[in-house]
Amino acid sequence: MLVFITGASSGFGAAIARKFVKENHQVILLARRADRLNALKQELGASCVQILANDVKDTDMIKVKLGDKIDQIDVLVNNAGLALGVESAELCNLEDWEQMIQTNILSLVKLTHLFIPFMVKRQNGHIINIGSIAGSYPYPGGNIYGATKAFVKQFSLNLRADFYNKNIRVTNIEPGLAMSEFSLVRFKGDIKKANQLYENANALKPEDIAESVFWAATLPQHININRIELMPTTQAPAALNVYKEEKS
Ligand code: NDP
Ligand code: 8X3
Repeated sequence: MLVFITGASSGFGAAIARKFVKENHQVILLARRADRLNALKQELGASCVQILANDVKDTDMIKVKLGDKIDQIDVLVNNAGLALGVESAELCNLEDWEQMIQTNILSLVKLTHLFIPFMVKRQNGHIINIGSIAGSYPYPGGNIYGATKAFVKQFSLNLRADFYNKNIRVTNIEPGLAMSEFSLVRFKGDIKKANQLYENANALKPEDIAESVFWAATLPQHININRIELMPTTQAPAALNVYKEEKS
């Protein structure tokens, strides 16, 4: 299979690339950091057929750079994404909200829209989106990030509704707490806060997510996995909070 993976310069994306190559598949990798992609390409060898050092928002450039390969991609892994901040909504800055919407929703939609006609023509393809438990369970500070992942979940399910008779599979993978650069980005470079979050939590590893993606992608063609929700054993859906005012 030829697998196109966005957000492949770290975390889940890099682990997904390693997993597919280990199992003798070919990958095309996209992210903004060229140095990271080059290092990964060196590691993966010829099975990494192309790297695209691009912003995922630039769908036009991605289309140009992929050229004829657009027509040959069997699996699209929409993994590039981010959260910015954990503040309550009234304290959030609008640029952060826009960046999450642009990256997690709009770019994912535009890239998917680019690949759909080719997959439909071939009556073959698998779109694997990386959602999050934040798309199902609200938590304080999850405001826009969680809402972007709720979009990704419903978009995935609605695509399936359109593709059930076209042999195109769609899967939404919804991980919980997982160790990656995600929290460093979310806390805007505050490594202490990021480390604190993972400390003693026995969080999921990027390789765990890669296993789920690979499993869904390599099942027999007649099986579509709609959603996979996975959490570390140390995490569970939170209880509903009740705020009680202190009496003076
Ligand atoms: P990382 O921060 O380690 O990886 C994010 C990847 O996305 C990087 O490769 C980054 O590459 C890429 N990326 C971000 N913005 C852009 C952009 N504008 N253009 C191109 N690439 C971009 O985090 P994870 O591996 O954890 O995150 C991967 C996905 O998993 C995200 O969608 C995230 O929301 C989701 N997720 C993460 C969880 C977690 O706890 N870690 C849990 C559930 C879901 P570069 O900066 O080089 O462009
Ligand atoms: C990342 C998982 O719980 O931090 O999507 O939102 S969580």
